[in-house]
Amino acid sequence: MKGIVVNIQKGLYKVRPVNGAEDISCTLRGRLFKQSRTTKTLVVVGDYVEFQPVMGGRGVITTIEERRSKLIRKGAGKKGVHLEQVVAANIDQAILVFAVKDPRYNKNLIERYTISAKYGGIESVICFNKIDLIDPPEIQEDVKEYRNIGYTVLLTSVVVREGIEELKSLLKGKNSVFAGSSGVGKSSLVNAVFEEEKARTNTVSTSHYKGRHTTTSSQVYELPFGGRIIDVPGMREFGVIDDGTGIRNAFPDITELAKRCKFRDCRHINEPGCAVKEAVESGLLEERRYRNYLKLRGK
Ligand SMILES: Nc1nc2c(ncn2[C@@H]2O[C@H](COP(=O)(O)OP(=O)(O)OP(=O)(O)O)[C@@H](O)[C@H]2O)c(=O)[nH]1
Ligand SMILES: [Mg+2]
Ligand SMILES: [Zn+2]
Repeated sequence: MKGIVVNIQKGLYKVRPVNGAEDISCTLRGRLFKQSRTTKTLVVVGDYVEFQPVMGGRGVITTIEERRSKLIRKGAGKKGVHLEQVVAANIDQAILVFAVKDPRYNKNLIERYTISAKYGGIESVICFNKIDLIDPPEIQEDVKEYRNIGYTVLLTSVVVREGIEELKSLLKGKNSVFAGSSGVGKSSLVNAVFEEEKARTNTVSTSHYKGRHTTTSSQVYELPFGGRIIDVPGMREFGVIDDGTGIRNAFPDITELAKRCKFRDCRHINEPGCAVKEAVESGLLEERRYRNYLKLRGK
């Protein structure tokens, strides 16, 4: 039988059969189980798997299908060793959730997410949540900047229910992952979309949100209007994994400018006739973005 992994907890994989039957708790077959001890994210939420029913109403996963797309990050492992981690598989778009306040977004982080998404074959939507906490003009410039680059930018508030209908129309018929730091409101947005408490959120006042990790395991939710959402736990660290395709595609503005550099192999550092540097000097390209580009390219 075939199914999709909808939740993973304590070595148990909850699989939703594609034929519409009830979710079934599965373990991994011997060979896969062995592999899973060395490959941390051998099976992730969103993976399509083959499984066989066994005694006690459980199942055993026998094969994992190749992933069509994936969100990957580099996280800190034990003793500072960096681990490549697949966050979710088979997704069309990442709804990258950032809070405009508590905790305030960081533009370098937005860029890291968009690169990794692109590298994994996923489109990004930038969602600025908690807009009830600020005056909208405060973030107008950043919103304009990302829209000019070509991203869909959403402004949402769960509290005053703003931007939720727009979010719903973006989610319709697609597989989306809600990614972002802990406390930005991913699970709250899931609940707002469903208009019911599907996911547990941190309802305590936000002054102690930091490191609070309310969602502890990824969960798939089927949308009543087609498509599904994967709500994932907040990520403390989001390091980029890329072979160059992610950065080229996530910085289309710089890729476009680079076509006008004097030298075809221009590194945009100190070469004469560099259109990228000129754009920074004339204020067309934000200096911070340019520096982050160089930094991420160097990885
Ligand atoms: N003011 C305001 N608060 C919000 C909004 N959305 C979420 N919050 C609050 O932000 C806090 C964190 O929300 P969660 O939905 O649990 O955040 P999360 O991103 O799922 O966090 P993790 O599960 O830890 O990754 C809660 O106290 C929410 O009530 C919003 O639009 N405006
Ligand atoms: Mg959550
Ligand atoms: Zn150049």
